[in-house]
Amino acid sequence: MKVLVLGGDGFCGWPSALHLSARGHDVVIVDNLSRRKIDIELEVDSLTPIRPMGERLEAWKEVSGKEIRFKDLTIGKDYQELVDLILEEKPDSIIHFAEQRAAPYSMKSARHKRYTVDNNLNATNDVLAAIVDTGLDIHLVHLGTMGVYGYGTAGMKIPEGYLKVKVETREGLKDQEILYPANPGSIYHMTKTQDQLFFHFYNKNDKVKITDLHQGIVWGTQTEETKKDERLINRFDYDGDYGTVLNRFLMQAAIEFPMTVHGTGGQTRAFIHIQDTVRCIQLAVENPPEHGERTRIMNQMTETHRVRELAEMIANISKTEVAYLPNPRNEADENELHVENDTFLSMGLKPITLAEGLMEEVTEIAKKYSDRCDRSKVKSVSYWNKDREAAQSEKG
Ligand code: NAD
Ligand code: USQ
Repeated sequence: MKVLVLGGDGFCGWPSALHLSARGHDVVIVDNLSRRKIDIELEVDSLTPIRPMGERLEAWKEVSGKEIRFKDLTIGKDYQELVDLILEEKPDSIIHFAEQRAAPYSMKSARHKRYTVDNNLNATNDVLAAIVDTGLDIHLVHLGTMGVYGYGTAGMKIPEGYLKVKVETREGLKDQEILYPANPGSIYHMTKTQDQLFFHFYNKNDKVKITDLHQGIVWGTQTEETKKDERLINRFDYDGDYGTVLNRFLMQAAIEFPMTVHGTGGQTRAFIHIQDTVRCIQLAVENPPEHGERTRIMNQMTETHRVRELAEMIANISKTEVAYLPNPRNEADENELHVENDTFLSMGLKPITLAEGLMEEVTEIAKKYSDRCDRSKVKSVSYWNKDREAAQSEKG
């Protein structure tokens, strides 16, 4: 298949592009390198030494004999260039990773809120409008988030996108299926809930084939392909804005920095290893919905954990302390989370679990590159509101 990977220079996009290329798909990466520019803005860098795009692609050609092409475009702005690219390449699928994905970054200031909304909503609408504009039968695979559901469900298992409800009618109670009610916890997560409405509309109105993957927090760094050569290494974010919780704790353990648990650490979240992410992307691309099928939503996660349990687990192996900090975010201190993820399992996904000792591999990476870590960038410095910022400064 021919596949356009929008956001293919990022943490999930790069290993996905390599994985698809390794399996014989013809891949074109589209990215405006905005994530690398945000690193400059935040004065941080990936813990792993990621190489410039040209060098990454050259290395992949050397290692695999396969060619991946690259186009520098801003999705959501360079509309005509996107249409021209789609008409030229005629892809079977477009995978859409090209959004600003950090919740703390999206909450830093009014400017960051506005950028996240502008970037993410225009990107999603432009891709959909361009697919319709070109008249081609293209399957859009989007990376969404578990965060669209909110995280507390009173013991119920979160379904894959749609909720069965009973409604009162004149003829009595009737069954209906609705999009699961959106309950975002940050401006970033809110853009993902809005994306869902774009999908619903374009699918209903234009019959665009769409798979929306509601992904949990990704951990790990390397995949089968990125391990093949150091020049292919994946990025590893550890800073307070972009670093996600498990990778942050593993890196903190590697540099003996007390693990930064927010609040009581009773937050339960869904997780998936990066190797499973790329496998799920492959399964989604290779199994498009039927023409006329409603937007297919799958929960892309493999296990759930409480934040404090993760910290305690790592403390036991590493002897690093756990620091319970005032929570900069406005979120429930404690929640239960049960999730349906049957679709990917039925397609053959064999999940990698934390228990398999893979954490060691990540710790090794974190140790190997620990001299690249800037300790001043580890703390979370983005607050959900002024009260939370004031509480933090009172604590010193
Ligand atoms: P990332 O920031 O590492 O990668 C996103 C890539 O998209 C970057 O290379 C960036 O330069 C590019 N990009 C952003 N806006 C663009 C635009 N308008 N035009 C062109 N390129 C643009 O993020 P990631 O961790 O790889 O996440 C990818 C997707 O997966 C996101 O949509 C995110 O919401 C979703 N997701 C990520 C996680 C996670 O834990 N990392 C979990 C669930 C869902
Ligand atoms: N947390 C800590 N300490 C830290 C960092 C985070 O306790 O040092 C806590 C947070 O307060 C939160 C939880 O850990 O309760 C998860 O935070 P996170 O930064 O790992 O994840 P999140 O902000 O939810 O975002 C990440 C990705 C995002 C994706 C989302 C999937 O950045 O792109 O959409 O995970 S999900 O969480 O399932 O919505």
